Amino acid sequence: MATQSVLETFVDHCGRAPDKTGVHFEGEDYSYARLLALARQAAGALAAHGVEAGDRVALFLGNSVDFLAAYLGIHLAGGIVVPVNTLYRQVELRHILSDSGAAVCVTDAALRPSLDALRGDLKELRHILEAPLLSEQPASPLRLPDGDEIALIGYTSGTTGRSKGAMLRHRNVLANIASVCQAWRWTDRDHLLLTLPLFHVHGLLVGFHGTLFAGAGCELHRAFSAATVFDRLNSGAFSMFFGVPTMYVRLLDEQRRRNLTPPPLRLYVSGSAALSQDTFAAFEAQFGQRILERYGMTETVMNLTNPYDGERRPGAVGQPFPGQEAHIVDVATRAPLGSERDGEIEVRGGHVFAGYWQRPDATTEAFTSDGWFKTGDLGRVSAEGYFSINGRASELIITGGYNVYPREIEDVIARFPGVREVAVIGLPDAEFGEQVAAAIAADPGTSPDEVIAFCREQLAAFKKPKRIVLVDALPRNAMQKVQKHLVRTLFET
Ligand code: MLC
Ligand code: AMP
Repeated sequence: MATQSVLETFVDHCGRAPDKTGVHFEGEDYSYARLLALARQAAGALAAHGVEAGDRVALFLGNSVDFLAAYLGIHLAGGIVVPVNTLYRQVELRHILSDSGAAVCVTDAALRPSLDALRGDLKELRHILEAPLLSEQPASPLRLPDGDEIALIGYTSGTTGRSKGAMLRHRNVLANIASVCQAWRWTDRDHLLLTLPLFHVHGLLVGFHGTLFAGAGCELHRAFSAATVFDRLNSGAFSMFFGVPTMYVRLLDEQRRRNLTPPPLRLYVSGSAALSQDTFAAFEAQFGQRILERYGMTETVMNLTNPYDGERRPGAVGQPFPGQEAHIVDVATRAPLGSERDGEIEVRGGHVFAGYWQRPDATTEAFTSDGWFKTGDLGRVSAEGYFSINGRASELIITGGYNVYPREIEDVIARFPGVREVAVIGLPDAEFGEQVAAAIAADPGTSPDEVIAFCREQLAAFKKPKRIVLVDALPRNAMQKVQKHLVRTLFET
């Protein structure tokens, strides 16, 4: 029978090369066999706490071997992983945990208090487990998931301000990573420097899954630090590095400060946000390497990639991965368009998710009748078949590779005493690509700093406005709709 999950390829590698180092973390090597043993212990602990097939298990944990063991353990126990960004605060946590109906949340002692504070609101949450304790349980028997089972629910920004859970099946993530490994020539000889957060698809379903699928190795860091990453790149120990554009901007600064060029890597990849042509060119000049830019999203993992062997075009995101399809359609008529015409990108293939968790309306809305997924990203395709992205159908802001939906911030700011109305937009930012900015009409004496502090309390820190302008009233059209293009001009002084 065909392979059903990435877990199955991982277990196969454990049989063939049990002693090979899969993960290096904080000075310690974890062999494939040891990772599997930790995962089986985690599965045993979850089963002992009543986790059964189909149960949602939230993972609210920073990058660590505990995270990896819990992630694999949830799958071995038949559960569905709900990864949660560790920067999330009350508003986001309450929504994700209650919407997913998570029965168990795996966390650690440092993050636990934010969850304890919400306990009363989360009726379905039976247990909060601290990750290191999971390894104290006897191992579970080995049960591998079927390809049709849901592997994870990734929460992604929703147009109403409430994020939606994208359900990815085991076979979706397996199909995608097989295509990614083929396109990028990822083999068991590769060693990846992995500093992306594991709670989003870039770090988890590309970085970690690719390592397991290829039978390769990675060095996992708790977080990205330009100085540390530069040192590690300089050690010559790696063949690959994946980052969001902000990481490349910071590595370029680091290179200028040190005036030293690390030895070449087989592959540098950028994604999750647009890589500017300036950053691409500066990296080629300063590091002597052409970054491979690719495009993905939570619902589909990886969609488009610049070629490994052919020309890597600055400002373009390349072509569909092997076995996947993409085209541009007219936004109004949904008719496919030829090259050099602007429209919306649609994608189709085995990598595309199964739909939004308990949102049949949103799922129907997201697909065409012949199975294309409407990405909401606007772009065009060149005569040579290179796609490029030039906008978004929605107001989504992407800052440092994290998504921020204006409505969510507007809802929080609107609750601040004295605020009459508010509009949130994204402004260009040299380091983060875009920055969150808010125009607020409020009673005299309203303090922007207090509004920012209020946002920080309720939401992840990267969502707080970096700029606030106080106005008498927001620009509205005759229908009383806020005109966001005019809000933009309020920041031009
Ligand atoms: C941190 N800050 C941010 C921010 N990250 N502000 C805006 N956008 C961000 N992304 C804030 C902090 O709260 C802090 O403010 C100040 O900026 C400086 O923080 P820092 O310590 O310099 O930030 P750091 O921790 O170094 O984080 C920067 C980063 C991180 C780029 C390393 O944001 C990151 O890991 N981004 C990766 C996101 C990612 O993996 N996305 C993939 C999604 S999957 P203050 O006031 O608190 O001091 C996806 C699909 C696909 O999109 O295609 O891959
Ligand atoms: P997420 O919802 O976090 O999965 O974010 C997915 C979104 O990130 C996509 O819909 C795109 O808008 C954006 N994105 C990902 N990769 C790129 C890229 N290379 N260039 C521009 N935007 C990107």
